Amino acid sequence: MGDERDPDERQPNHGLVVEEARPKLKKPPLYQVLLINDDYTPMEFVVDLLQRVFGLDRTKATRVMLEVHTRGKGVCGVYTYEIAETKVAQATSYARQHQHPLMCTMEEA
Ligand code: TYC
Repeated sequence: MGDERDPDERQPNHGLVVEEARPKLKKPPLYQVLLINDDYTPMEFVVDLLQRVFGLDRTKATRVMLEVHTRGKGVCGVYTYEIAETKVAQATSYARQHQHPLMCTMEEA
C-alpha cells in the first residue's frame, strides 16, 4: 500500500532549505550632544550643568568643560534621538533660567 499522507506532510519543504527570517531589529541612530564654547558662561556653571543634566561626576564634568573651553566644543553624551533632544532642551532651559548664553546642540554620531 502507498503512503496516504498529504505530499506536503511527507516532504514539507520540497527539498528546499528554509531559513527562519531573521528578526529585523535595526540599531537606532545615535546622536552626540555637544556644548559649544562662549565667553560668558561661568566655568563652574558648566561643570554643574554637566553633572545635573548629563549625570557626569565632577571629574568628568570638569574634563568636558575644559575640552569645550579650549577646543571650542565637546561631547556631553551619546543618546538616541529623543533622549538627545531632551538633554539639549534641559541644558538650554537650565542655562537660560540663569541668564547664560550657553549653546547646546546635537549631531548624528
Ligand atoms: N569659556 C567660558 C569661560 O571662560 C567657559 C565655558 C565652557 C563656556 C564651556 C561654555 O560650554 C561652555 N567662562
